[in-house]
Amino acid sequence: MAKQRSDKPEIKPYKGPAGGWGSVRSLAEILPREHVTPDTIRQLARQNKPDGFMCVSCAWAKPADHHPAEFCEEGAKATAWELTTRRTTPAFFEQHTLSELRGWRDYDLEQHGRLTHPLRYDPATDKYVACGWEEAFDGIGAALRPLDPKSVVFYSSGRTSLEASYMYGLMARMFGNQNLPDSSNMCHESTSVGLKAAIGVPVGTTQLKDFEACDCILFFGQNVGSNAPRMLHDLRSARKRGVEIITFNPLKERGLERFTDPQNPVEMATGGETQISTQYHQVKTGGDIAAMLGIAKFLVEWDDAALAVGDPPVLDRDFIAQHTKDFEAFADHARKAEWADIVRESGLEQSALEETARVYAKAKAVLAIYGMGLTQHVKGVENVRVLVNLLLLRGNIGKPGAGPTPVRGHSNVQGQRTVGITEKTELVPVDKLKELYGFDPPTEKGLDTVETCRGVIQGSVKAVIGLGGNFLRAVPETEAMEAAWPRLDLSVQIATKLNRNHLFPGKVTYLLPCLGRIEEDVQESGPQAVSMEDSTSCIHGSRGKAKPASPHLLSEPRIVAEIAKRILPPNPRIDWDGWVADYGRIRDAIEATYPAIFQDFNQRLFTPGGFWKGNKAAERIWETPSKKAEFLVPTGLSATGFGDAEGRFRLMTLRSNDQFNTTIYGYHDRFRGVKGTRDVLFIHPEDMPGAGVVEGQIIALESDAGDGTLRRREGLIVTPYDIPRGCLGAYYPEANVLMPVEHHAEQSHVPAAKSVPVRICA
Ligand SMILES: Nc1nc2c(c(=O)[nH]1)N[C@H]1C(S)=C(S)[C@@H](COP(=O)(O)OP(=O)(O)OC[C@H]3O[C@@H](n4cnc5c(=O)[nH]c(N)nc54)[C@H](O)[C@@H]3O)O[C@H]1N2
Ligand SMILES: Nc1nc2c(c(=O)[nH]1)N[C@H]1C(S)=C(S)[C@@H](COP(=O)(O)OP(=O)(O)OC[C@H]3O[C@@H](n4cnc5c(=O)[nH]c(N)nc54)[C@H](O)[C@@H]3O)O[C@H]1N2
Ligand SMILES: [Mo]
Repeated sequence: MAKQRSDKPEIKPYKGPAGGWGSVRSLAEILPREHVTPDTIRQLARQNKPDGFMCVSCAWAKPADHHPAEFCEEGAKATAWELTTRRTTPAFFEQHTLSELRGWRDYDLEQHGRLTHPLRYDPATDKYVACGWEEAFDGIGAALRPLDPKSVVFYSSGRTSLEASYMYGLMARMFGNQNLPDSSNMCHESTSVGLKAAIGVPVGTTQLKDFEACDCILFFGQNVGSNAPRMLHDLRSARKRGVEIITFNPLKERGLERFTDPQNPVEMATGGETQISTQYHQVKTGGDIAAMLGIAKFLVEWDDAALAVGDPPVLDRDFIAQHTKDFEAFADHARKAEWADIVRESGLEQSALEETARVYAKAKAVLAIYGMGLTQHVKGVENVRVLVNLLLLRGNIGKPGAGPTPVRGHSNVQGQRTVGITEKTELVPVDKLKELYGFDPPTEKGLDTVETCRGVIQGSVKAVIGLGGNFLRAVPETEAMEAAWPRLDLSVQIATKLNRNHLFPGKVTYLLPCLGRIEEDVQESGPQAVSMEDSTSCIHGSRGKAKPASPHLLSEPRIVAEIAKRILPPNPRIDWDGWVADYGRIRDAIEATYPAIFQDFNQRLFTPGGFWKGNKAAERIWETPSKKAEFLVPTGLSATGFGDAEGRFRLMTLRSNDQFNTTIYGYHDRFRGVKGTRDVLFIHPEDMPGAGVVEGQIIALESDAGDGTLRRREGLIVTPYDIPRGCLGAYYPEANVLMPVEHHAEQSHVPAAKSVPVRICA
């Protein structure tokens, strides 16, 4: 039987700040729920500190001079989730078929606890059965060897360490492909493509110290209170210094409004709180290009006027002349843009954009922070490019306190790209790999996430290995993907907890349980450390010390090595076993492959605050074809990629404050006032009559992609909400069933999860 909801849905506005007692109370609920031991509480104190472990939740930077407790509510949830005393053992699988488990909620699957044994799927009984590790590795090898390497995909999710990622990418290339999609393909790939083209680096240019040097922050489409709460400390200090924080977000996200520091006894006792945003603009979803162009239009026209009368320029003319290309084309585009169009497409008044432009024009150093609200659109890359345009206009890249600051998702998603998890040849040191390991790395572009989905649906992908993550649940087109998955010859998932992807077996299927990052990892040479790169390009060591969830778990590097040994011919230049025996040797190999970034890697592993990998754009060296920072003229004003039509809404798929991606911690989205359910449809009250619905009504959504495929999500509760007209909100991953696989960002192929065309069906 599928488990039922225990709580009754309750939806009412939340009045508290982000942080504060709400976050303490939330922890007091979580820790007992996971049945954690006193050791978990001890582990929390080691989080994000030098020689501690790096949080398994978000990728936000970890300061060198840390607080006594360098974790947040979300980090504590993630730690408790991994260190839970609950277990999902072979006895559990004896009792439940996969058909039955497919009726369970994501929450109940993972809440059952950590996986303890390697498992093989038995089609005769429709159950997982315990198997030995040797049997699993031999079975995987036997299934993979006969396959055309081009038909095999090696997915990974951004939590995996630099060490395991490096080995995984190398294994794939030696096997003969670079089919290495990762969660980044669904996330900040629009950044990697957009920033690379504009300023020559695929990552943000800023570091934590820039928060101390800026006097203005532009904040687009990132929900800091839920998804990177530790940044609230940096924002709070910035506000205390008088920094202006200007937010563009369709929703009034609580963390962007006000914050009480749970680690500040005075604030907690007095109910003191810091206002975070000094301006808050509820832009329409997909309306950011229009909004940013409006701001640019003011700046350019003020500059024209200043020049005409001989006043000092508003734009940084010297920077533009020395460092940029195509300024005039963009400036002209801004001059010609019509206010009526800008106002309609952004959903914002001209006066609101003027207010922002006034602050921006005076600011000396501006950070532009952003997240999925910009990247997950058909025009996600253009969103990023126009934001860069705005920065370039006043020289806000490559000086203290200024620059693009994308907020990455998974704790090592940026680092995986650094060490070879990519489908793109130009990001790989092909010659170096050849020199070090004596093979010809493939140069044909590999499959990204969208291409993998197509391949699975069409049948050209025959095997998928998942190093972490929940691919099937995270990707679009849920129904067609779930229907196609069983046609795979091989499905291997390396995981810590049972998730929905594991319930869709291929012809041969293994589920392999691994150690989490917080757990002690002892190999032949003793206890091991691993490493990861944060959102600001700082690389940190991480040492797990908690007792492993089960004596049968293997580490990710060990699992990768064992698979590699089964599918690759012996190579005297790679000692997979030696690497596993001492991860320091994997780091030596990483250093040999990327000497400029990882010089003295082992010696620098535990540098407080991490060691910075460097960034050319931050030094105003532009590694673009023109050797300049490049302006882009956007192709239109809307980022949605589809037109407006009668009855068509733009659906944003959202994270609650009680989930980590597909992991559902609970049914309480505190900041949005939702309790006991995730089946919510946020809608503007004035859109309800036109859609023929009333508050509390249960409705369905259908996708309106016009491609003839019926995609439907039933059972959503109509919830009036402060959201722009024409826009809707619903939770990811349950809403993914509405997303066509072909509805993705141009160039970067990030699924356009923040503006999905849908209709409301009563
Ligand atoms: N606790 C927790 N932490 C997490 C995660 C988690 O699920 N839980 N996930 C991790 C991962 S992998 C990632 S990628 C990040 C995700 O963190 P975010 O980048 O914050 O992603 P989302 O929660 O999807 O929400 C994006 C925000 O964009 C807004 N938005 C939607 N559409 C638009 C638009 O068109 N324009 C603008 N300006 N804003 C828009 C939404 O209202 C929302 O506030 O967080 C990471 N950290
Ligand atoms: N509609 C919609 N879709 C989206 C998004 C959206 O905003 N809207 N966001 C997209 C984004 S930004 C991302 S990053 C993806 C997320 O996609 P994924 O990264 O694939 O998904 P997660 O939910 O993070 O993966 C959770 C699973 O990871 C496994 N796991 C946890 N810890 C470990 C570990 O240490 N090792 C191993 N091997 N496994 C572990 C657990 O079994 C758990 O069930 O989803 C994307 N999909
Ligand atoms: Mo992500």
